[in-house]
Amino acid sequence: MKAKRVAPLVQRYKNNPILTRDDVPYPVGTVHNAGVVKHNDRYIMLFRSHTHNGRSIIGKAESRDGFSFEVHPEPFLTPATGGVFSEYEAFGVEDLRITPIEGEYLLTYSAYSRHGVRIALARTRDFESVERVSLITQADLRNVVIFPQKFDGRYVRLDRPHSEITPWSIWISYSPDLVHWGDSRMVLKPVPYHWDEMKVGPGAPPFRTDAGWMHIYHGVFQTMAGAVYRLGVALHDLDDPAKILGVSDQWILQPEDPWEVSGYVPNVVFTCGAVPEDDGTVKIYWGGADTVMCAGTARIDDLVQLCLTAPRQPL
Ligand code: BMA
Repeated sequence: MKAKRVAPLVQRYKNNPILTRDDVPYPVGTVHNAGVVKHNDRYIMLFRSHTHNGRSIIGKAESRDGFSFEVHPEPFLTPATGGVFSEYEAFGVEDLRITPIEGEYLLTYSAYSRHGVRIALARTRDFESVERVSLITQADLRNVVIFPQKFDGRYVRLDRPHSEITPWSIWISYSPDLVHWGDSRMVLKPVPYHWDEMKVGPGAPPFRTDAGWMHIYHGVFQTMAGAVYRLGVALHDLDDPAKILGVSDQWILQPEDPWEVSGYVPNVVFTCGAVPEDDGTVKIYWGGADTVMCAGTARIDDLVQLCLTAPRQPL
């Protein structure tokens, strides 16, 4: 008798990949690692592309159904040409996340330069004009995701500093004004000989569920053939996001489709955005092999249950 196949937690969209460089009306080598949000009745996707000099820019695409996207004729964000940002964005802008909060959208992205990588914060209300606010980290800190709500009057973010002493882990920090951040502490660490043994990092900005804040993050395992990037889930307390209620022992998504297994960087699924829907599902968006954009759907309750019923230690 043939074994019954267990339904995957994340149902891949049938027409993946949903966006490739062939859909972009200006010359790029890749389309990946996009932040996505629902704005009015449209899905807005801000995606990363390598240009033909190897440095990255951010493009914009729009969709009515969250799967079929049309790319705007011009890039959305390219390295700044004046002021302090230009010095720190000279090598490109990457991996943008979008947080809806208090009627506007906060954009956090990696800024690369000869000084290293740091995170810049910008804001928009309409995805037409963008205002750069501040460079909010020093070098060697990436993957900043801001919660879509303030806690006791403060903004809260998850991020991932680099370290030589301990595997790269997820930290939490607080800010009264989005510019000055502190009270930092570590909340989630890799587990030895586990799918996320090498490093973990924030993925999509957390979204609210009845049971807690759902955070989809990435974890990396080093194999003889290179690193494998997968996605996992952690549930943070609704009132105190520094408290993790449960983090799933198992991954929710790993590279399997041909465009995830091979491409510019093989064996990578990497998320910067997820959109919760009113019907209890969440659309998850991920870059496949740093080359194309993919999408899938999961039941939010399944992800919550995975965190609560089959957890591992956060630290
Ligand atoms: C990480 C980042 C991501 C990328 C991933 C896999 O370190 O650079 O932008 O998707 O590696 O290459």
